[in-house]
Amino acid sequence: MAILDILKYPDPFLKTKGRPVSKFNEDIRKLISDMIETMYFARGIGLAATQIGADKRVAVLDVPNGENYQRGKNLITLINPEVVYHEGDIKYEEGCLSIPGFTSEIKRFANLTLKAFDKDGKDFEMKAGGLLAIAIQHEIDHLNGLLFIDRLSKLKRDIIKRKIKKAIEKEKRML
Ligand code: GNR
Ligand code: NI
Repeated sequence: MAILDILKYPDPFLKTKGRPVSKFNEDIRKLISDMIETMYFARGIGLAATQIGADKRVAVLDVPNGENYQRGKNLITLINPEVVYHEGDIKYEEGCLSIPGFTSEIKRFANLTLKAFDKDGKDFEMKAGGLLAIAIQHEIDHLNGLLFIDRLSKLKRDIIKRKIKKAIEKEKRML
């Protein structure tokens, strides 16, 4: 197991579209376990392979549902995920481990049906709503090279990009 570095915006690798996984081997299992460890270390509810510099369509999530959060209880690994059905809209204030310190309200589908493969290469289907549905769409966006700021209007995106740039410059001056 290893904790990996999470790439931060504006790292150009975050624009990379992940390639579908075709071999479910030891390398993929190692990638998944490192991603899970990194997600927990960073206190995220999800992590996409793109964020740790791997161009593979792999995401891990552990989204709390309700009160009693137990690490690992809702842990899921999604390989080559595809949304096969969606309905409704939901707005939520999203954050991202690759854009620390910033959030924006983003509109997503409220409910999803998803097809994916698990770490053993077995295909499965699942339904998701609420924060899980939001986080899944956020991770699939990463696998397609998109960040939540790419879903904002140009005006809002330009404003937040400028704020992020300022924050990065300030951080550099502090060193
Ligand atoms: O930890 C995370 N929280 C979060 C909150 C609202 C919407 C999406 C997310 S995902 C984020 C972790 C992350 O950046 N995954 O890519
Ligand atoms: Ni993210």
